[in-house]
Amino acid sequence: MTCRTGWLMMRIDILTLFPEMFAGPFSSSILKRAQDNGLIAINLVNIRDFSTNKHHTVDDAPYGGGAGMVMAPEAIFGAVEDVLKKHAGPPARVILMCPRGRTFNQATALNLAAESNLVLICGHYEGVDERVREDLVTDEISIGDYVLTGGELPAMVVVDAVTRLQPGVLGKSASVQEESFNNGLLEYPQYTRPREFRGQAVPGVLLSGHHEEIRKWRRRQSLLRTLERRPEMLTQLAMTKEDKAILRELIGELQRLDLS
Ligand code: 4G1
Repeated sequence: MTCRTGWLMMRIDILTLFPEMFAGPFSSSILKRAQDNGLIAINLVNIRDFSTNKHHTVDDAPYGGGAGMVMAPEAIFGAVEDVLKKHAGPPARVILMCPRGRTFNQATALNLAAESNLVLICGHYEGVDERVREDLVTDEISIGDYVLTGGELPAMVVVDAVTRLQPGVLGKSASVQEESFNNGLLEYPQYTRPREFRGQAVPGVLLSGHHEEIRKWRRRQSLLRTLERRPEMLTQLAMTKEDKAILRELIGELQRLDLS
């Protein structure tokens, strides 16, 4: 769909048992503005509306026994087929939010941001009937390794990360931030006024006006933080000669620390 500002609008259908959970996050800040400006359209679908039985249940006991309940296939198939038939353009990615999925990261967000239609399915209970995965789902995505009560918060994470990548959603200055994530290092420390706060001063170099010194300091801070907290990221980094020199120095300093 093309919106009034000429951008191609991404449509996201979210299939959930708890559509009301999305009200807060989607009616605030940038996600609200993106919808108001016609840059994304979010359609919440209550899976229970597609239940095929008289008590409108959507779960059942697992075949083979065991604790808990499983989301039954009928209502999920009904809901997905209903949204797919309303789509125009290329077939939608049908994404199951699921702890077994591939871990979501910025590369996934960039990949999904290029689609015109996404369908996100939020699981509940102990999970969903395997036939949903086999016949409907194109991607399974997890936001990380911990136990949650449902796929709703993960779906919100995906929507947030994908929405801010849509053209027109962020101003120019913020899109530069993207490059800083893509450069594969953790961010350097940021300060604003006041110069001194509760006895803690802003590093002098940032007040110096020496742009080259500031750039070097920030690079060094990024490399130090990455070395300390996420050393595995450095194996993926395309290092410059300057980076290598800074890292040799940092590793030297760390080795001279007395860790006994
Ligand atoms: C086994 C976490 C189960 C959880 C192992 C990240 C977690 C969806 C996600 C669970 C969920 C681990 C996610 C677990 C999620 C059905 C209802 C599955 C909620 C459910 C580590 C419960 N990213 N979890 N099971 O949390 O949906 O997307």
